[in-house]
Amino acid sequence: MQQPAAWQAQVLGAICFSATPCEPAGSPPHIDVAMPVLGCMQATPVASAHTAAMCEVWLSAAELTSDQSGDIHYRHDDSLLFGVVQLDEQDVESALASPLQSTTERAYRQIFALLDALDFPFVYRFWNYMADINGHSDNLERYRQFNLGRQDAFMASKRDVAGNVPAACALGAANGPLSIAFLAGRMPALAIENPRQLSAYDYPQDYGPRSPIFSRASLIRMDTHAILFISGTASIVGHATVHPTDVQAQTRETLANIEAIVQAANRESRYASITLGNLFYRVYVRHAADLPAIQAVMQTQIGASFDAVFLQADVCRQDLLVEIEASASVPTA
Ligand code: 3EB
Repeated sequence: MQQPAAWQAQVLGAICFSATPCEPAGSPPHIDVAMPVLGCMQATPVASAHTAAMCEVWLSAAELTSDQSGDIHYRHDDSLLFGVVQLDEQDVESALASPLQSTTERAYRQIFALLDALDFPFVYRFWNYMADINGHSDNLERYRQFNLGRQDAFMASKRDVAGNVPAACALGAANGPLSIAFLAGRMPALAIENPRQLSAYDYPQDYGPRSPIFSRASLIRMDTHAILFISGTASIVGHATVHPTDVQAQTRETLANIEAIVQAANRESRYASITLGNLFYRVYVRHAADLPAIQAVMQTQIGASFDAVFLQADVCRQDLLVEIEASASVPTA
């Protein structure tokens, strides 16, 4: 928000993480997520305590249109639309569903209706953040309530609930409203799955009455480059959590999953230029004290030089201690 107006005019949207979100309203569209920044790594580790906030910012070189529709704020150019919704759970009433479930369904229904109306039918990536993700009410974990509302909205909006679905993440923030950001376009993306993992939309009911709807990654081919979004990835093999009490083993397993997704993406893309070393990582750490142990494993497996931001967050299964998502942009020429 301190950047010059000319720069802000080219911002499609942003996702901002800090311990104490200040929530400046309005444009560019953005969500403020209550997650303390634990540190970041580039070729050499840089500041931790001094880094108050980290933002993912999407820029466009084209002319942008901004607007608001219902609870959604969005901006788009001719090919990409970035939108955000932040909804307080108590603002959505339903006799049939928990507040989080009904709030989730309302947010997703609005998103799909807007994208249909504006003719940006293909969602590439959803970012989902909610407070108390591992909390329970009505005998159901809140993440599972979220999954109920999300799947109901996908079905009500006539969206695929398997196969060709967006990449995503779903994490627990310290507080704040249900916050969803999304990036959509007019060209289909390619959904990529991980042969080491059961597709999340096929998870058995042990993980909740409705499966999470997301792909392991999405690959978007554009004129000059392709973007790969690797969804939040954890220490899950098949559908089961492995190494439930060992954060370093979880980190190794998570990177093995990411490696498998990267291999699948390179097979699909024909550019074959994505490596663990040229991804941008966001690492969600359940216990801040685990940060050095996680960073050590990443340096061993990726190499000394990589880009990563580390945030303190709750992960959507109680036994998961770390979750890693990543993205890459590779030339298509
Ligand atoms: C997993 O693999 C870990 O519900 O949107 C990762 C990415 C996870 C996205 C979501 C959940 C989601 O199941 C959790």
